[in-house]
Amino acid sequence: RKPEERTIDYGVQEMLVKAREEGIETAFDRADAANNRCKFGMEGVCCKGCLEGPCRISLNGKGPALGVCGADADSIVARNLLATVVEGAASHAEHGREVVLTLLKAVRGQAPYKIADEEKLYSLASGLGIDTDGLTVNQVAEQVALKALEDFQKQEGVLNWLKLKAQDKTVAKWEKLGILPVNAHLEIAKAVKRQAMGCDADPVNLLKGILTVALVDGYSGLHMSTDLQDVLFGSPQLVRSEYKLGVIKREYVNIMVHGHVPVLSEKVVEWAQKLHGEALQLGAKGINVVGVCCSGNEVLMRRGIPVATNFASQELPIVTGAVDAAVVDAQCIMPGLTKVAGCYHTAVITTMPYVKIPGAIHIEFNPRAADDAAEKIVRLALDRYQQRDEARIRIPEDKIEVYAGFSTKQITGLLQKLNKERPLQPLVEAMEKGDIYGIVALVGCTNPRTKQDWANTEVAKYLMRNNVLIVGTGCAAHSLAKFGLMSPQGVEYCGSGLRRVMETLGGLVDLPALPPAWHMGSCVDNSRIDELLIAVADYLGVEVSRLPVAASSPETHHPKAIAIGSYFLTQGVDVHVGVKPPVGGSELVSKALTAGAGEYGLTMEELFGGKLIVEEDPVLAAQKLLERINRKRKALGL
Ligand code: BF8
Repeated sequence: RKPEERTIDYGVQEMLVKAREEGIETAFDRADAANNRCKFGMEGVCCKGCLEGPCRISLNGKGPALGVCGADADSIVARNLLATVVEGAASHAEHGREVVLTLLKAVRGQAPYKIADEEKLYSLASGLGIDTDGLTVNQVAEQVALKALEDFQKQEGVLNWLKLKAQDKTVAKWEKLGILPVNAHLEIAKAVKRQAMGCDADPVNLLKGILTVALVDGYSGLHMSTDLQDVLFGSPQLVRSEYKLGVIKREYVNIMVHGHVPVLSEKVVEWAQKLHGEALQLGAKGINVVGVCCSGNEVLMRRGIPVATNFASQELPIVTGAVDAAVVDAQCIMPGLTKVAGCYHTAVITTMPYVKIPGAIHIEFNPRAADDAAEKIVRLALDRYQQRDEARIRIPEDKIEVYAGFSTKQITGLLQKLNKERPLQPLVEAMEKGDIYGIVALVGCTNPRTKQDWANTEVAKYLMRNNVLIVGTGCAAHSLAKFGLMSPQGVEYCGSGLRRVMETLGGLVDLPALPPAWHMGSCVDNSRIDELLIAVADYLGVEVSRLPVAASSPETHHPKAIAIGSYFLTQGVDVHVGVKPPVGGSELVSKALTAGAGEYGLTMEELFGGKLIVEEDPVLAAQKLLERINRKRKALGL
């Protein structure tokens, strides 16, 4: 593909040309080379679960209908899907657990972090039933952290965080279905066991297993991570910053933070400020930290740090020749980074004992020694800055303004300026009038296989024209931000109703308009979207499944995104994906996910009220989402 067929981001296109001139391979080249994909893998009917195989089930009925063990296409597709969702949930649950341990160490004086949001801490403590009388702030935080840890340890009962966050009526539904999770590690282990050779072969039972793991993802992963990160680092508030490769600055020492857990990226930002004077001594104007992927989201929404790019083009900042260090923690880190960095002076620094990449420098990071590690990382960047090859530096000029930090606290605070007692009333009124026709969560990834940022922005723009408010997270939020939808100028794409509401809200914060796509954070912060939907649903006295809302992940690729999508399905929210998931080889599994209520036995819609929509064309996808929103509006009497 030509650069303009790979991405709509001009800066990335420019860097793809530079990479080609310099003989450097990127993920886009590798995606093109892998274009002849195995159709058995694409449809999910390849089983590599044991050494009897690998087995493949025939897709046209002319070959094997069963694996050597007798497993059919339904079992194999369901087992493979379970394995994918487990991968996603394990990533998020480990993220959550790492934050819990950081909090615990911090309040016990064993790690250099402090409580930043006491109000949130006390509200969590109260929700968890902790008696805070006579306790110091640190003691309350310790009790909250111990309650969180129970969700990785207890052998009976239900996740504390699920009871804390979910709507009671929905919990009752899950209980009836027998899918409530006990503890995150236990459920992950059980799921790995049940999809192993010779265990669960019943596709319906396996689908139930997927739902349990999806709940683990939602509560031990998303909600717990967001909640405790807010306690430690502060709840985001409206913040202005910039996006695109133009945020890399030639005259500065540039450090790119990439990954997910802010325990690391927060410290890198702190030490970049502390060592500012040393950068000046080297002749630089300072140290410029830029974000990539979800670490980018974390430091953007809390510190206003600019974002260079998102997943598919993560190697391209290095091609500018001006990134002195790329520091990564976990998840969505392409091993290809070190091959690209090897062509420049850039140091790729891995920090987690379980994420090492050949060619990277490993500086082990743990909460106890956070300051030491962060200082070493920034010093390494200062060192590499002196090894730059000025002749090879070319930085795209393109950059754009963005507003981020739409936490529930920020949104409610803003709405309180319109209605102090009942802040959600103006939002609900706008929904009733149709000025906000619905809300769609634009979430998930970019994928080197598809045209970067194109489907994400097309779906969003179509929906905004139809007065749908967009709330974004993850790399999809980056896509929308890069194209102006997360700035006041974004209202140009809106229908008149949505534009009016955003202009009114913008006036409350001295902006011409609020962006019509709200940046709600990283992928774990899909919890914030869930929290917002629950707040609206509770206000209306209904379940989330009845709201005119949906989720869309047009350029998805990661198992985490599949797990998040499964979680939204358990809430009864319609979920669109723009890249086909590997379930087509089983009619039972694909219909259970995508068929409407009453159309095919037991389906997601029948059980929870929302279904999976698979649609590669962004306009058709947006139309289908609108149709679903319309249906839910009617059912609500709107
Ligand atoms: O967790 S959106 S590519 S970076 S998986 Fe990864 Fe997808 Fe980006 Fe954040 Ni989420």
